[in-house]
Amino acid sequence: MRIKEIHVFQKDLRIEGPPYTMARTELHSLDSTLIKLVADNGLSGWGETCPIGPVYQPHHALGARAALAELAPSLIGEQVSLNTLHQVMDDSLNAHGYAKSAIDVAAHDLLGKHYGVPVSELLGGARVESVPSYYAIGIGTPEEVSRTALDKVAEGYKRIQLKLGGRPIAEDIAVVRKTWEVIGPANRLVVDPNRSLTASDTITLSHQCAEVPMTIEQPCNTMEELLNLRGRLCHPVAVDESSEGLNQFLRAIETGVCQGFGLKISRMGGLKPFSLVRDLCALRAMPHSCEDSWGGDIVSAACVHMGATVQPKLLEGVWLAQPYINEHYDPENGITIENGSIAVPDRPGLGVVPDESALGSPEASY
Ligand code: 0XW
Ligand code: MG
Repeated sequence: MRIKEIHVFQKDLRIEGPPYTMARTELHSLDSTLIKLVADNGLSGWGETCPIGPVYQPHHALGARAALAELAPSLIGEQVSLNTLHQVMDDSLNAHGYAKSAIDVAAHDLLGKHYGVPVSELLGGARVESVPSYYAIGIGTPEEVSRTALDKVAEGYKRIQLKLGGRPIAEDIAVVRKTWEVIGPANRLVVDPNRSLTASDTITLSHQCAEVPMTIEQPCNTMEELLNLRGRLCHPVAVDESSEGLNQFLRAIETGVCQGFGLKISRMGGLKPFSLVRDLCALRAMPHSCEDSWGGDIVSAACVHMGATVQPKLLEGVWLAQPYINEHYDPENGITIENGSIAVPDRPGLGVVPDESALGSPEASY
């Protein structure tokens, strides 16, 4: 089976309700890129990449489509083999894993359809029929955030992430304490300042919330700042944004800078490299999430298929953008969260097929 055509679509994902807020960013809509690989046997596979705005990481929507314009011509005519496609991509363009990820996911979708198996089967096999999600609550007052946390726990989420940062640390501490007072001890809490805190403020946050059993995710901007926190906190640390690719992930493992990860499929370059990261986390008993920056049903399906193959005791949840955008590319089999969990599709490939009529014409075709 060889790649015959590649079509690139642009899709705005409007955020329903209030903006999605993090320390450095307030989002009202996200710019997603979907790709369709058409094989010479008539089958099609879908991929997607959707940076969460231009500042969360060194990724942005226009960059993804520019990278795909660089990659696509070299992929036409190639075998749909994951080793071949990743080699051709790496020989055509350095880095840009977040764009390569869309091709990788589409190839998994194609291969699953070709062999009649769900993508989770290609990734080693699903261990479960459903995976737990978690809910991320944006920057807010102690009353607002704790009320939302209570609502989400009532919906069935067992793990809540609080966005912090971009304000005096005392305000963050008040939010953490109030939220834990409301949802603890039966639930789990992660605080995520998205790189915005100083090491000093992180130490203050941890010591003044010592009684709260939480994980602190990516408090500071760089790996060097995180290394400066070793032995100084009362809480485990998870690395998210700093695991920019496999080498930074390995550096985090080898330096002992963290006790877990927030891991995104596109940041690792796709499902194939993410499988390696999953297995290395298992080797070192490192809990991790299985998610992506943002995206619709295609990104969601990729995250759920991968999440189903993670050892359940190590899976910190599959986060989806779905609750914040409330639309589906696939009107019949869109990926949804029910009672805090997500059913793993058992249909061939990703198990979702976008309604192309809702996507408009491709931005580019190769
Ligand atoms: C909560 N997320 C998974 C969603 C946004 O992409 C940010 C990310 C995080 O943990 O930073
Ligand atoms: Mg994070």
